[in-house]
Amino acid sequence: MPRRIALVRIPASNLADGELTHLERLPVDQAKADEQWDNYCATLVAEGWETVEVDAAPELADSVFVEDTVVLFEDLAVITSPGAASRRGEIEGVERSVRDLPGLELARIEAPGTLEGGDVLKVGRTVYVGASSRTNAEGIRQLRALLDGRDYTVVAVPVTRALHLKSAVTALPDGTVIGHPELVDAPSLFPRFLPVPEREGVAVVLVADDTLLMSAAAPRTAELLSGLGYRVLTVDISEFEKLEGCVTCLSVRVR
Ligand code: CIR
Repeated sequence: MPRRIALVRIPASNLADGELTHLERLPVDQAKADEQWDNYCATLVAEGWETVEVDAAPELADSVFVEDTVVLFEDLAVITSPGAASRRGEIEGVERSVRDLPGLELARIEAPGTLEGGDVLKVGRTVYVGASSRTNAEGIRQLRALLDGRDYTVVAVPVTRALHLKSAVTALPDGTVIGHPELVDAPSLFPRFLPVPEREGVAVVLVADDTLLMSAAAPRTAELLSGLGYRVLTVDISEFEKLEGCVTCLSVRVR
């Protein structure tokens, strides 16, 4: 049985001060965020995932969005180089946790390269990387070099309408890329693209081959995906959505 570990990081005490790029700041209810995070983790556990907590970083407001700090390509863990200066301190704790996981080779994106995990979408052997306000050309170049010889094709795609590539699109188990048209710069770059009706509906975590985890804020998208035959689980992540987070960025799945 392949391992199914989800790296997670408890919300910081100053979560409400997290970075905002496309949204206006709204009051964040810290207690509610903690409860939503507990429920997110419990949902993964109920689906057979073991959660491994990265050491808490109470002063790093965005540290709960652990996906941005490390990207897995089978046995290769790439520690990223966040484009947001306020997020660079997150790397250290994440690297420690990743080192403790057996069987992983570690690599790093180095300055002046920047890359955040939210910009990396794997679809089969294709790795789409968002050229966004957080991920620069040098970061993409370094990732391509790290994956050289590993049978991946790295495709850079523009991201100007959302924070990260995965704030605009994610992929279904069959490789169909789903996204909200208003957020996607160039849907035609994806061989199969399915528009979804809600912004909060673009992010799905593949919990199992037939099971998707998504935000409770996108009921019409949930219905659309159920209609395609998927089992759809929903979680309320409203407090993280106020900070431009989504279901994918709250964990890193290590398979
Ligand atoms: C940030 O701006 O960095 C955080 N407030 C949100 C990060 C969300 N991460 C993601 O979508 N992968």
